[in-house]
Amino acid sequence: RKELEQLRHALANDEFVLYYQPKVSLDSGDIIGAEALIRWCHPERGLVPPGAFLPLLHGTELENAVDEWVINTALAQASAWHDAGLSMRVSVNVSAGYLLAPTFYSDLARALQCHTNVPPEHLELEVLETAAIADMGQAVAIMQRCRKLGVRFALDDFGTGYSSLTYLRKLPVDTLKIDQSFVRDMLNDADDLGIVEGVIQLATVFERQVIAEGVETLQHGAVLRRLGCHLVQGYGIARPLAAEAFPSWCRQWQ
Ligand code: G
Ligand code: G
Repeated sequence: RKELEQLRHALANDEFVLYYQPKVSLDSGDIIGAEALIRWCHPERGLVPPGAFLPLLHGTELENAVDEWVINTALAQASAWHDAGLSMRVSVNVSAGYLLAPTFYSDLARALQCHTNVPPEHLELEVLETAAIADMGQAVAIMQRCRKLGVRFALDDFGTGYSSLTYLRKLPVDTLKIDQSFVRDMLNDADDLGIVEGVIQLATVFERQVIAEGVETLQHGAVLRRLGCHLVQGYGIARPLAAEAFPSWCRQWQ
């Protein structure tokens, strides 16, 4: 209770911030986008990672309000970058609960209308915890409406308990994100390597893009490329960066 109150206060007081982690093409080296990741800039505790407070929000109204804030803030950032000559796709995490909330579509449409210089195709929604989707038909209908606006979807944490084959088959997503737990250990665990390979092949069969997260070394990149995964995200490229640091990172990466 008390912690929820603090989080409510944090949202009202503008204490949340977004960091941005680059996504790059292994082939060209091009920066293809950035994932927005929330942190709590706590007046006493400093920068609090999402794992320390998001679980408290799970299934509450406040979770929807935070998810909405994240979409608005990431779009405002994309819009500012666009005006500064840095035009790229921005991905945000969306909980299954918010995706299914009655206000989701109108919130999203309004957010896009506030930033007409950002092409809707430049907004990607990474759907989390798809196992929480009770009504698949409803989820599909909402996602299709959003796709008519131009927005793209990715299935996050693909391969873990939260995201399985049924979701891949039914949900209209453009991209699969291979969960970082498989990627991290694939160099010394044959099972994980097999899973990574299998997900890449599944993506090909289903004509989806595939991106690997948790890419920590050059060697990970080389193996992924050989397996047919060309898009990567991870500490080996860059850690999540403060918004102010992002444009200069992009300049030095080129
Ligand atoms: O940045 P970090 O690795 O600490 O994030 C941990 C997890 O928190 C991520 O894997 C993601 O699932 C979740 N997360 C990060 N940012 C957001 C956000 O803005 N909204 C939601 N709903 N989840 C997020
Ligand atoms: O599942 P999702 O895409 O939301 O996960 C992103 C989270 O993973 C972020 O919180 C980010 O800080 C973390 N992360 C990103 N790249 C790496 C990596 O290379 N290694 C590890 N251990 N964590 C990473």
